[in-house]
Amino acid sequence: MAYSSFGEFVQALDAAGELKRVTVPIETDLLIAEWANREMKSLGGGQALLFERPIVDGRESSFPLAINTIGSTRRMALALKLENIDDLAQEIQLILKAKPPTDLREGWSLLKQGLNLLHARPKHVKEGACQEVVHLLDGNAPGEFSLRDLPILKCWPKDGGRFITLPNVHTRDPDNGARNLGMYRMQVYDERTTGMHWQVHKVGARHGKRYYERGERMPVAVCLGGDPAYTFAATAPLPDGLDEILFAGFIRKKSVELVKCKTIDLEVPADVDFVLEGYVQPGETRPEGPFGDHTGFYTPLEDYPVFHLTAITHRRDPIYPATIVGIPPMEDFYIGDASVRVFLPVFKMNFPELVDMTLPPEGVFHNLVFVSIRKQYPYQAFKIMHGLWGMGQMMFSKYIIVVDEDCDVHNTSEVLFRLCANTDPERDSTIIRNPSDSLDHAPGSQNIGSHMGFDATRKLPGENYHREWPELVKMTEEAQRLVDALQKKTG
Ligand SMILES: Cc1cc2nc3c(=O)[nH]c(=O)nc-3n(C[C@H](O)[C@H](O)[C@H](O)COP(=O)(O)O)c2cc1C
Ligand SMILES: [Mn+2]
Repeated sequence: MAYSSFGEFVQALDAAGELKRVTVPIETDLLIAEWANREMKSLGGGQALLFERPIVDGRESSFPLAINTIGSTRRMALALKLENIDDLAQEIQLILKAKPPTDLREGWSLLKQGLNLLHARPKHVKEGACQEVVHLLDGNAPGEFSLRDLPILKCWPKDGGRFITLPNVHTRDPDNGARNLGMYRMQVYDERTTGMHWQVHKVGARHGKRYYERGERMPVAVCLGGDPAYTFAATAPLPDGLDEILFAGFIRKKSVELVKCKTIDLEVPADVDFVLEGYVQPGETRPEGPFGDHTGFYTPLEDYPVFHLTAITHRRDPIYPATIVGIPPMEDFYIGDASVRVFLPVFKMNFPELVDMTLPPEGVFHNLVFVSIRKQYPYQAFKIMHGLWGMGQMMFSKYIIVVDEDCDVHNTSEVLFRLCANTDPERDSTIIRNPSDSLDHAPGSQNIGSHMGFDATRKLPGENYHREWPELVKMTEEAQRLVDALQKKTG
């Protein structure tokens, strides 16, 4: 069953031996980030950290800060209350199997119907723990409660300021009222103003554009903490229109309870730790950044919308959730990896030849994709590349390497061996044009670029290979068994 607060999840991490408590006072300016980076870089993602006494501008915050809480395969599974992330993939596969969809659009809409049937639909409640304490910010005097009271991190030395790094941003489509939940970082400008870094391809930005066109103020609610299933849902690459709240209800096997905000016309999960209520004003932008990003580089200053806070509400005993990004591997790798695993059945449904897929940490999500297929006909590797490049956020994939089904895509060394051994570069590569991730600094212009695919599968007749494909060297099973036994005997 679901977690009723972020604190309850942190306790579960503690009970599982996955939490280190840091009881000494520590600066939120770089020092927590440095500590967390060391932890994230240790074997398998290290442990979660609870900083009980974060210092902001020389003053101890009243709120503890937790970081790296989902930064390992095991903690990600604990966050979703699963033995194994693949169990969730299996549940999704069951929904899709009920009536095999014929294309991707139908697949997603079936998934949506399936989620509805599973009582994932949210409930509306009158009160929520997230509003146990209410601070109205409109017109408050200097020194009153504000963003300054939260232990918000400055992550890297050349960052433009402090950033809220795990914000679950709730918006609504002004045309049809559809909800969206996305994770978009927020730079703190002052006590009650932040940036709103939704990139052009994201749903928050699309909602915003419609409000600006209508000349209407856009209500935005930002939630911190609560059940970590919300955070996972906010980052998941769901298609536009598939409600993340519904999806969160499905993964936590419990309807999300929604409560009305105090100062804006939006609803938020009642059990989150903090809610930042406010609005984005049409046409208003401000330089955002620089920020030490998940690319491993600083993203430069760029104009983004501005978020004005009207209220901060919180639990009586909240925990502030944070992460840092930077040179991989970082915590966000495990979030992305879980997404790929969970949605693999949806990909497989559209591409029956697809066996497995992974986005290795070195590629920071979009730069590198390894995919294995059961190849049946010539140029099928190219077909799968083009399919992926046409699919939601997979459009950003800079390099796609396709291998045969007997290659383990989770073993980078094995994939590179196949790439090097099996390709004739001219014949087996293709370069296309597609939208690029806004954060990719390599293309000459932002948001567009070239992407490259490699067919590292063995070549079939008809694929411009005019010799006999050689056989991979492999030991007999009997010899393996015998040596296993001998080695066991000799210790
Ligand atoms: C830690 C973390 C930080 C992120 N920061 C941003 C960000 O600042 N801007 C952005 O557009 N996407 C960011 N993302 C990616 C989006 O959350 C992701 O693309 C999500 O699927 C967007 O949801 P949407 O399709 O509903 O817009 C971040 C992801 C993670 C895990
Ligand atoms: Mn969305």
